[in-house]
Amino acid sequence: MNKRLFIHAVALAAASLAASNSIAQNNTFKIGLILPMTGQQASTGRQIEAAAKLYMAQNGDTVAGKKVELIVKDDTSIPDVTKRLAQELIVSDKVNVLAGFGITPSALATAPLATKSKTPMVVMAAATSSITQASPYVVRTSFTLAQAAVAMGDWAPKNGIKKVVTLVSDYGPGIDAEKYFKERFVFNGGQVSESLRVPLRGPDFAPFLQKVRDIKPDALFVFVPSGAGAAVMKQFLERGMDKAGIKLIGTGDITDDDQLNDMGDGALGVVTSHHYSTAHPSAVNKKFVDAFAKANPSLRPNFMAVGGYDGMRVIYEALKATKGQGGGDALLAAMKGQIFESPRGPMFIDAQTRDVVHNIYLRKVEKKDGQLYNVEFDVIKDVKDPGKAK
Ligand code: VNL
Repeated sequence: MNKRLFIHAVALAAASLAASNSIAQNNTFKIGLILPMTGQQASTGRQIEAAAKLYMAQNGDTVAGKKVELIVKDDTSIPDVTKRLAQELIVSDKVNVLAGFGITPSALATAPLATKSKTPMVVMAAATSSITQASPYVVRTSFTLAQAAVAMGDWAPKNGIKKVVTLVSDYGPGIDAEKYFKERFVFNGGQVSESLRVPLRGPDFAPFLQKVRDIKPDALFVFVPSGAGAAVMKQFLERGMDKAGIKLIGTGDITDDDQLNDMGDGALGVVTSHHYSTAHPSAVNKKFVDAFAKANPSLRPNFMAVGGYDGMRVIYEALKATKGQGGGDALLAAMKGQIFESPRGPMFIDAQTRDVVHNIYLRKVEKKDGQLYNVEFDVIKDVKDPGKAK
């Protein structure tokens, strides 16, 4: 081949490669799912990945003529890593949607990139109120700590709990939980004697619990992120706090369905407020739990799984509504206002705030068929995030 012909051939090959790439590009719809698959928050990643895959298995991977591709990335729950992965997914993979976000700092680190690239960012786990305000491209399908904590601030004083110590992980969701619980509890006549904060990474609960024992409140209100509840429960029981007459209360993160069965009978009777229980008595949830358990025999779906499952639904429905032709802004618009029945119960995405509106349930740990469950006994309907700037 002479040189000219060779250059010509190379140019042709490059052009046809580019064309086939762009066809592949046009026929695929890419979801960049960034999750903590290893490290301290790995259970959250495992739950959301399993739920997202279940949603796709149930609903197919071709939507509005597009082949849906899920690209899972492990951010190890380090925000700098989340941000770098998001950047790569946007620039190199040209994802249509970003999703996941196990912890608040990861979501906050990514929000400016979503804004800049006009990429919808579906937050499936992180739950600090302010996240939806960090970018107009954020849509949330998890929950907010403010939603759950306010419900406990109403329930506790009506149920003989007058004096409380709060113990929270010292970052966004913990600070929201502490603030919104306390505000409502004090408004209702309760007294918070002490507000303790433990580090997010590698916390040692022992000295804090010792302090609580000495103060001897009616109850200890706890928020720790999903996956950390069992350690708190273990030390709470080992120190005989329950026998000393101190009740354990909190948002449902503490009696996480992922770990609850391993917490033992000491967890029986613990009351929490949350948006999802594996035991939620509805046909939609039963179907979800059964299918999830079948696909993942060693896992029980928790609230993280539901945030992931519903997040996939919001993405699929936006893709359908835009007939596979929508860019970031059109997809975002189609996500706003979606209303549907989730395994958690009825929910919708508030079109103004892009945040989830759903029921918050009061639940008590009970044993059924030899397993521990959060059994719902009361409900506050259609709860909006109380944590939005007024
Ligand atoms: C967050 C909130 C994370 C609640 C959680 O588990 C949780 C967060 C990982 O916003 O960081 O249960």
